[in-house]
Amino acid sequence: MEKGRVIVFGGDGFCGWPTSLHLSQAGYEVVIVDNFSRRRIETELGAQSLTPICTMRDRLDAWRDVTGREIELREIDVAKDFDALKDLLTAYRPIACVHFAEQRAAPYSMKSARHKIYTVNNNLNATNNILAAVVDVDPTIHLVHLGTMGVYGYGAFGSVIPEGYFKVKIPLEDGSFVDREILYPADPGSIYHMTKTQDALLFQFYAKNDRLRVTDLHQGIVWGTQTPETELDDRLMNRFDYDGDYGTVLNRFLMQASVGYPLTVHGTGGQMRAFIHIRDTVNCVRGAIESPPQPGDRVRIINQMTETHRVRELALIVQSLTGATIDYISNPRTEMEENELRVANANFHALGVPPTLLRRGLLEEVAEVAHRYRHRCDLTKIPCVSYWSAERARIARERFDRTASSRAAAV
Ligand code: NAD
Ligand code: USQ
Repeated sequence: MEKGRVIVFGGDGFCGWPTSLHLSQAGYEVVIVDNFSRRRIETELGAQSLTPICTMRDRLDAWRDVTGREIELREIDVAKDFDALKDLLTAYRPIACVHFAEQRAAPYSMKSARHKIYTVNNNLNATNNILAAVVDVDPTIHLVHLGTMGVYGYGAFGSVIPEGYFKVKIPLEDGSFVDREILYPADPGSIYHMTKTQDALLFQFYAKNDRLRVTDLHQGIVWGTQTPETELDDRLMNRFDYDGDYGTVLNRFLMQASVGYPLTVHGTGGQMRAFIHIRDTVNCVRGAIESPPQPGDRVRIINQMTETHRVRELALIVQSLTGATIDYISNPRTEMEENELRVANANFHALGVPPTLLRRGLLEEVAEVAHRYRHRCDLTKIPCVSYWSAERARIARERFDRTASSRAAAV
């Protein structure tokens, strides 16, 4: 039985593609919207997905062959073409929209002034255009957005990070206090993360002014690659980013191990981050669609993460699994070298998604995918060469020069 129509913005991406398949399999009528900017960025960077991914047409044909289900496709730049976006919502009248359509790599957003400007323009206009179109067409459409744990910073206050809202006592002039819940103070670590903190303000405004129903999923770092649906046929394979801009830490370590490249731990590796497996991402998005907030509710915020890990601990786990060597390299980013991270995720658990925790079998599954396609890896694309500042670049260069001269002296 069809459950209703859902539009997935950014449905060609790493999270959007498996989510679209999962929703289609669950009985939703899915429409994918994408402008294929991620595929163009692959060309710009000269770094392809480690896994071979089909064209969207072939992906959709494969899905029909395997399941008999249709997913529709519309190519629209949602950051630039408001009219097409509004016409689409008018024509399809979805019950929900899922918004993945943003430039999501922190290193890419910090590469140059041009990349900063692109990321801000793309992400903020995409979000505002979708919200404004929903207001014009049908304010009851539920918007589910993929945000990030990085809006909070990573535990700078030492307290547990709540799901979006923070209890404060505001002092009044007469010495009394008023209790309020406000958005947790934003503390972004890159231009990309900064756009997500701005998205949160847009959601807050539209929920208040237009009574829009918005769920913001503050997601941790996604690891893994395949889901039960993408595994049905090789043509449905999900992307696997491994390059210095788009590859995320745990998938990168597993891929590096498979090609014999020393694991690239930034700094001391004391950075603690939140993680979630791609299988839980797709379940969580479906759970969010199926339990929408009501008109007039504040933005519902869910910390979409299952566990936290320190970067160097992940490197040690991958080392014990594969025998890889570890390289502690100069950190290209401006970030806390050591932090503690404790995160509340009761709203996530309330969705009823059984958490997929890091375990040997699943790590091996990713390592196997990496091993199978290791011949597609371009080793020159592994290093992170996007520096957060000129100072970071200088330190990395000096360290590289020192290492090179000590190697030369040893020879
Ligand atoms: P991705 O780059 O693989 O996918 C994003 C998709 O959106 C791409 O297919 C791209 O072509 C499309 N897109 C971008 N701008 C668009 C525009 N203006 N119009 C139409 N389509 C556009 O990224 P992903 O890893 O799938 O991430 C999806 C979302 O989830 C992002 O918003 C990201 O911030 C969030 N997220 C991702 C992770 C992660 O680890 N991958 C973690 C937390 C949050
Ligand atoms: N890191 C390494 N070595 C590497 C790559 C990364 O030590 O080879 C370190 C980074 O310095 C950082 C941590 O690992 O401290 C995480 O980096 P990452 O690239 O895995 O993740 P990040 O840049 O935070 O971004 C990813 C997604 C982004 C999402 C975010 C969720 O690309 O879309 O929003 O994870 S979160 O981290 O919770 O903010």
